[in-house]
Parts: sequence; structure tokens; C-alpha cells
Amino acid sequence: MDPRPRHRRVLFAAAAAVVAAAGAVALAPTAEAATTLGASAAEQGRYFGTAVAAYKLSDSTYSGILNREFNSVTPENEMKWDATEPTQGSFSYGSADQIVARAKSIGAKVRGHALAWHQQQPGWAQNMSGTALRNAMLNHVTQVATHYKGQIDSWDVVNEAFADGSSGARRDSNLQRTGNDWIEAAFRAARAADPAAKLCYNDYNTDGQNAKSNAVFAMVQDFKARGVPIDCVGFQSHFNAQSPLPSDYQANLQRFANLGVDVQITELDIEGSGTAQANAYGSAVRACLAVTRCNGITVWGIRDSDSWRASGTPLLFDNSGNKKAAYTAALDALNGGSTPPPSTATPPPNTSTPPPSTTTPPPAGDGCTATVALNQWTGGFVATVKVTAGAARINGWTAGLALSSGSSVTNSWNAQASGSSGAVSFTNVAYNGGVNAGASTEFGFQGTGTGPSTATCASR
Ligand code: G2I
Repeated sequence: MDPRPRHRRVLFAAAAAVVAAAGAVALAPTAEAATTLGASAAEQGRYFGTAVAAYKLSDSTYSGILNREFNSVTPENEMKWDATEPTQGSFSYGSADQIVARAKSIGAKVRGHALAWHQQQPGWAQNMSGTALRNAMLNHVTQVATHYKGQIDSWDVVNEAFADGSSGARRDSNLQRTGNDWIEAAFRAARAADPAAKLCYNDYNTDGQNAKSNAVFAMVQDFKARGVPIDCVGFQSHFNAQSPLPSDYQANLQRFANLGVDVQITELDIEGSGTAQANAYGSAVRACLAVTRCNGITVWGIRDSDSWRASGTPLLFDNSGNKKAAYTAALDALNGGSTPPPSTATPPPNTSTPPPSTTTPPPAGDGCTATVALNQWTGGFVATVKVTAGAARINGWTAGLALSSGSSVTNSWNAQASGSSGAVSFTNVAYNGGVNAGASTEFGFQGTGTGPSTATCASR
């Protein structure tokens, strides 16, 4: 059953067709479960985005994942003050324009980041103060927002303007020293320049309720009361052992939404690995989905190696661009599926079935083999199936698996499922049918009951 209103389904299908026509992604093979983060978020009326670095767009692994998975992008550094106005009054948009062009070509939204911030200011601004700095900042906001007028979904107008800790005070900075009203002045200038963009205040350590988020809350409440134009609040959500996903994350997003602004998760990354990391990603995604005004989620980079905290492996793809357990958990949460229980209940042991150590040559006519890595817990499982071509390239494949009685498939990705219980088969989708000799591709599925540990493979 599809709970979405018909117009939404039609819109989504049309959007997906445009993207597919651009050669970027394949259509979701099943109506129930989309197979990419962006498509799945779109089915929920939301976006799933990533920070993008312009210089990496020529990296084919990076670009391939970007084009396939995401329907929103945030330039990681390219729209910051030092990048866009390196010399006062002289603007440089080359790298940022490249990212905006890519976003357009894949049908993705753009989050603008960031117009006014105490960091990454050009040297000339760092040395300014008082009225001269205030005017320079307002001119910067006006010029950049005008350049991108009509192309930005949401702007981080002001970034990180509050102090950490218990003071609830504004952060001291050259901008703050131009007068406490610098934030609202920046928002007014941005609204005048691009009335269609949503205007956000963005910060970190505001993800749960604390002195800092209380101070931001009071500012937003005051802005709404006085008619200062503000439309959204961004929660960066950089999590690690010192700063874990707060238990009141959803409640905190909701209390801001209740002020009449949208909320967005803007720079999500969660240090860790394996099940613990996957569970945290699942929780973060579900928190957003539970808040009607949570428009979307942006992760702060694609592969672990792209992260500003690379050593903490905080992202959804590993250094080679493979999907991590965290990816599956995020996608599963977007699809509304059940997530494996936390490891405390039944330790989902690392029961990956190792691929057979002796490779028997595939029988004639069957130019592929399939192996299953199974993550089984009480009552459910996730199976990741690796399809490997034999001595010749194959142009399509079907993997067959036998489910035990009472077990069934609830959701699959990167393949078209046929049947959900007993003998089930999975056929390639448009983008992963061709596999070169000796090379592999992976698909996966989730189910209830007990998962299979072997698979057969037939090629075309
Ligand atoms: O620090 C993490 C994020 C916190 N919230 C605001 C975000 O804008 C911020 O992003 C990071 C970027 O991920 C880094 O890539 O902001 C850093 C700067 O504050 C960025 O680092 C800078 C390096 O410091 C520069 O040395 C380098 O030239 O990246 C620049 C471009 O690669």
C-alpha cells in the first residue's frame, strides 16, 4: 500500500524520470522501497544531501555516488566569504558555480553555506571592525545572495554565532563587535536579495536542549515576534563519543519547529563503526522523519576519507566508496523499515558467511557466482549478496535464494526482487547489470525470520 497522496507520487515519478533521463540514476525498482537515499527521502517529501567539494567532482567514484544517491548538495567551502570575495569588492564564484551546475544536472537542491561567519573570512575582513566591517558584511550578503538568486533552497545566512558552554551568550567575534543586531541585519539583507530562498540560522552543539540551544531558541522566538525574516534553523549534528546523538534530539527539533520555522539536519556525521554507528544513523534519520517540519538531512561528506574528521570514519561510504552498515541503516530508516535491534538485545554477531574459498568454475552458460554475507539477529536479517562475473563480461544477472518457511523479504536495494518467500530471485537494475570479467557488484535485502546463506547466479 502506498500512503503517499497521488499527486506526490506523480511528481516524484516525474522528477525521477528527469534525473534518469540525465543518465544519473535508475528508477527505483519497487514502489515500496526506494534504493537510494535521495529517492527515498523524496518519497517522504524531504531531501537527503551531502557536502560537496568542487575539486573532487572529477573523481569518478565520488561523482558516481553523488549523482546516484543525493538530491541536495551543500558546497563544503566554496560559498564561504574567503572563497567568494577574496579581495574586497571582487567576487569569485568559479568553484561554487561548478557545484551549483552539478546540482542542477542531477536535479538536486542547493543549501547555501555560509554568508556570515566568524571563520573563513578573507584576510581583509579579518582586519576590519565597526561600521566598515558591518557594511562590508552586508554588501557580501547582498552580492552573493543576488548572484545565486532563485537557485538556493536554503541559505545558512549566519553560522555559529553563539558561544559554547553554559553562558547562553553570543560568541565574541569581529562581527559581534559591530553590534548585537548584526544577525538580524544579515537576515534582512539576504531576504531583500533573494526572497525565494529559505533563510536559516545554523550552529553546532545545539542538537539537544542545552544552554546554547536555549539561547538560539530565544533568538528565533524574538525574530519571529518582531518580524525579522527567518525561515529555518540548521542543526549541524557532528557526533562522536564526546558529543553523542542526544536522547532529546527529536524533542529539540520539534520545539524549534513549534516556533514556526523549518528545521534541517545540516552537517551530519557520526564517528564510529559497525552496528553502533549504524544504529545512531538510523536514530538520527528517524528523528527528522518524526518532525513534520524537518525538511531534510545533509551528511558532511560522501566517503570517510572525504570527512573533516576522516580518522573517525563518520560517514556512510568507506574510503573505496562502498556502502557501510550506516548507509543501510539510514536508507532503511528513510524507507520506514525496521532497524536491527541494538546489539545489547541480541548481539548481531559478525556472522558474515565468508565466500567459498575454492572457486569452482561456473557451469557453462552461467557466467556468474553469488555469495551471501548474512547479518542475522533474532527474528530478522540483512543479506548482502555479491555477484561476481566469471571469465567473461556479463550484461545482466539474476540471483536465486531459498528462504526457509516463515521467512520473508521486506525490502531490497540495488536489485529488482521477485517473490518474497520461498524461492526468491533478484535481477539487476539498470545501472548494475554489466559486470566485467572477474569483477563484482552487490545488492542486498532485509527480511524477517532466518536469512539464506547461499545463492545461485545466472547471467545474460
Ligand atoms: O569544521 C566542520 C564544519 C563545522 N560547521 C561549519 C562548516 O563549514 C565546517 O566545515 C569545515 C570544512 O569541512 C573543512 O573543509 O570547515 C573547515 C574550515 O573551518 C574546512 O577546513 C578548511 C581548512 O581549514 C583549510 O585549511 C582548507 O583550505 O578547508 C579548506 C579547503 O579545503
